[in-house]
Amino acid sequence: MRISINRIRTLSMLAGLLGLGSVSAMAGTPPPLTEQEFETAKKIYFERCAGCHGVLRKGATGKPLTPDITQDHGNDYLTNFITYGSPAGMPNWGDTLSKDQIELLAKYLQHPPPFPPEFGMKEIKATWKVVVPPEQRPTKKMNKIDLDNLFSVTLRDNGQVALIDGNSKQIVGVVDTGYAVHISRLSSSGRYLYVIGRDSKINLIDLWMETPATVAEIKIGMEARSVETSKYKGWEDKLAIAGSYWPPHYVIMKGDTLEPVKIVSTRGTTVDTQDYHPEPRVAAIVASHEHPDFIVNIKETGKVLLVDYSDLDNMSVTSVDAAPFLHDGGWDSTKRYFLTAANKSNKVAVVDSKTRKLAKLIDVGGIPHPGRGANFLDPKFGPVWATSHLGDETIVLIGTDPAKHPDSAWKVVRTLKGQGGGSLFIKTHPKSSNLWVDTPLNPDTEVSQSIAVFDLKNLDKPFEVLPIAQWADLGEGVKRVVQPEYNKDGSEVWFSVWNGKNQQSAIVVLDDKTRKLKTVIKDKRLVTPTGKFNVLNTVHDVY
Ligand code: DHE
Repeated sequence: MRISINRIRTLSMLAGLLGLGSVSAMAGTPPPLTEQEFETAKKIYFERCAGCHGVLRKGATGKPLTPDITQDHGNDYLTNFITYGSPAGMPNWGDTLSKDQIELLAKYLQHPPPFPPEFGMKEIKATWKVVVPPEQRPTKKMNKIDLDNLFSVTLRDNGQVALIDGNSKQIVGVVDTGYAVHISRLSSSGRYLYVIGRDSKINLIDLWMETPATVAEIKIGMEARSVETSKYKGWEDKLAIAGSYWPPHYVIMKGDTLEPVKIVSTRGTTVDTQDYHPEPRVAAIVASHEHPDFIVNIKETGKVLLVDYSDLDNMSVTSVDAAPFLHDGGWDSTKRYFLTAANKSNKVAVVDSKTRKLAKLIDVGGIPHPGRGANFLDPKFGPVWATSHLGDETIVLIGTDPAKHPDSAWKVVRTLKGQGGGSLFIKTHPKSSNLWVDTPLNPDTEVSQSIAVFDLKNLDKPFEVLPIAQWADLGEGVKRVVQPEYNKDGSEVWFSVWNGKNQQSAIVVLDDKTRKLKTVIKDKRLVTPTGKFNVLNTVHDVY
């Protein structure tokens, strides 16, 4: 059935009146759009903008875009802002979208946001498929791939992952996955690879098969970003969890079939004003090593949930008040403390997974965005975890050892200056003395196409800049250099050179010790590579 725009708008007004928040203030008259234009713009918004600004446009990593605000800005302002972006982290969409698409989007943003439908157990179950049941799967590894050194590489705009052998640098398989595929995670044993798309589709890939392939799939909502698996002793490979942006909920599944077992809504009140929020999206999820817990970031409410999965019928959830808007994060080197960015509060929250309590909320720079962060030994302050920022050029080092370095623990002990804002990921390896900091969203192409590397043995030394995109030698395109990832023994570091869908992209591999180019992986199947997940490092949370 086709729902008319008027009906969508009536529904969304109704939702607003019911306190569901689709219309945050009385809107005036938006610029006219045909039904077709509205649908086209809605699709562009969903694909490109909803991740940062929210389905209901209430704002999170990006600013709120409700009609009371957007109508004041008007067409010209919105068109310019979308086209050129801002150094504070808004990408310059003029590089990706056409002029017509941007103008359409600017008009659409002045209309009340449509309220998407729910997606419950009935809809989820209807998407669930076991392609190869567990009893028909291999009982031992059937291929000769060095699985520890396999990389699952996101091919974002193709909705696929490439499986690349870290030794030969050959693509050993390309698997179709969800739309605008986002991250890969591994089961505790390293056998199963879980890939989630922005459309909430999860592919469960069995790496033991002769040719690794999807053995089960499911869609747990309409928009999602995170997936994780149980890692506590006795629970290895047993359960999986995925969190969705819409509807705002998390779903616990059986690890080997993805059969959905439990859905939990995340709607509720925020930690600061304690107002009801209709769209608290699920951001990063990590699996605890201290208890049978999934640790789940709820973005808009600013709460970190420790979901005990040992008894799903009598499930206990510890809710830790942190700060909005929670996004990504990772473990300290002991894997007891989870450090996570509350990116619009400019804070990092530290959750003690053992006591299930907040250890500290720490003020950092503008919009921290660590990925999973980087752990290393500061020559003066001992073990630290570091994050870079979307909103400024700093990299902050936070002391993580309350037992032996109590004076430094949970404090910013050092602030380094990198190339600029627009950083998304930072990486090192226990065997490395390099700290790699990307800046793919910096508006200056020289900065977005290169990488900064710091010497961990001498943090006062200026960083070196390596022109990764230039080394890839790809010709035309935006060529953003994104997400450093190590191979299994920490001797190589891999970077994606992320170009447009119809342009050539590549993966650049450096020798970590010498910082010299080792090889460039080019292949016509490598369309828009972004995240890369080395099996061994992902299983053991090495970063
Ligand atoms: Fe991501 C991780 C959300 C845009 C590449 N991204 C994450 C996580 C979240 C998230 C919640 C943590 C997952 C976890 O650990 O369980 N990402 C979002 C967004 O909401 C956002 C800002 C906008 C959107 O519309 O999706 C967004 N992300 C991007 C990109 O544009 C990136 C750069 C390219 C791409 O592939 O889409 C991108 N995000 C990544 C990567 C990770 C990630 C590579 C995992 C990093 C890691 O090392 O674990």
